[in-house]
Amino acid sequence: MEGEKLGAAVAGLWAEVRELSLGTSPRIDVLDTPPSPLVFLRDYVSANKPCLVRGGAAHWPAVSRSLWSHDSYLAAILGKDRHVSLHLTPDGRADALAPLPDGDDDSNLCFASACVRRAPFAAALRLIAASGRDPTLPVVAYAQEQNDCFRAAAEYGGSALAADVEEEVPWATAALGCSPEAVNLWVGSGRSETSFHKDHYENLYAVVTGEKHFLLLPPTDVHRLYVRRYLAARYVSSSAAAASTAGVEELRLELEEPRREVPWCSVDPYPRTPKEAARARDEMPLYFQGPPPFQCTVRAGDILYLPSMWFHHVRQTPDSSGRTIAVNFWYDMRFDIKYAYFNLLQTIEYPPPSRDPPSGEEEPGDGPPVERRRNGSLCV
Ligand SMILES: O=C(O)CCC(=O)C(=O)O
Repeated sequence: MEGEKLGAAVAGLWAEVRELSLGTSPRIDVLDTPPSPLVFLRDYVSANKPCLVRGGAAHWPAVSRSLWSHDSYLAAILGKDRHVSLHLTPDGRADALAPLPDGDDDSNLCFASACVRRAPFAAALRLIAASGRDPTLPVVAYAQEQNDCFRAAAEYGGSALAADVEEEVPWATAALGCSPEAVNLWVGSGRSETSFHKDHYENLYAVVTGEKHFLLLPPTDVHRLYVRRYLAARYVSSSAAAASTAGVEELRLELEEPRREVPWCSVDPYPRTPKEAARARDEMPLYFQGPPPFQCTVRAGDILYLPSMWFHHVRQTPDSSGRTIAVNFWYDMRFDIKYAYFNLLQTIEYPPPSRDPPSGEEEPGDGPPVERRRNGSLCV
């Protein structure tokens, strides 16, 4: 199909999905009480449509008694010997695009992963809050290991923290017919940000303290995120002395060796400078000029249903302790006909590659978008 016809067909798909199912406003359905398993399955999971359940986790002791807003409580319950994984970045953006190390042009980007350190839990809590409050600190700390960390013995598992929340989301477990495959804890600050990506899980995301701000796009909008291949890089500590403990250390970005490429969404919905904003609008018109993403703020005690394969971008507002804490439940998704259609859709190259690639270089082209797996590794 030639470019113009293809463009009209793809934009028609975005519109039709909204008119038939998702709605044309940027709001998602808000439910004031938890849905029955039947309603959840029929109206949301089968329709691959998000919803927010206000107060869905309000009865958890962690929420109703504000237990997790207190450092002394958290530190006491986890014990002083507990070490956890902490993800360190200079700017709060892990698994996100960053200028190539030693590049002379900010527009040449790579895919940057965090420097991961083990730290005593009490120190991790302090560093997360401090790095959120003080923008002059050279690191932002985010506890966000996605390896079933809430239940894993090497992270938070086996502690009395489990008694403060439910083991699973009962109406979701009944609807989906299985227990969660992974339960993760997220402890971040106002400077932590998660870039656009998608996951192969049905996600029930509960906020315990603070607020999370989600931007959501359905899988049918895949072309609007300009998935491109980027060289993989990782933040490492500049100081050998700080290498064994999590502390306030300078980080530098290093390309991974051997080199490898990661397909990742190019869109940053909140460009930092007017120059970046102008460039983004110019280079990614399908995102910036298309239908607005669905927006949703998840407050303490709320549960967001984030359907499998939906692209999401997340920012956060901390509570008075300087932190946002969330627990999410990843349930296995069904690899059904919707998944097969999506795979077909993302093989369609749109917008078509420009006719005049820079001399000697190949056009990067779309790759299948990356999602994160249970062990936190990236897979295509
Ligand atoms: O809370 C965050 O920062 C990101 C959450 C997320 O990406 C997920 O639950 O899949």
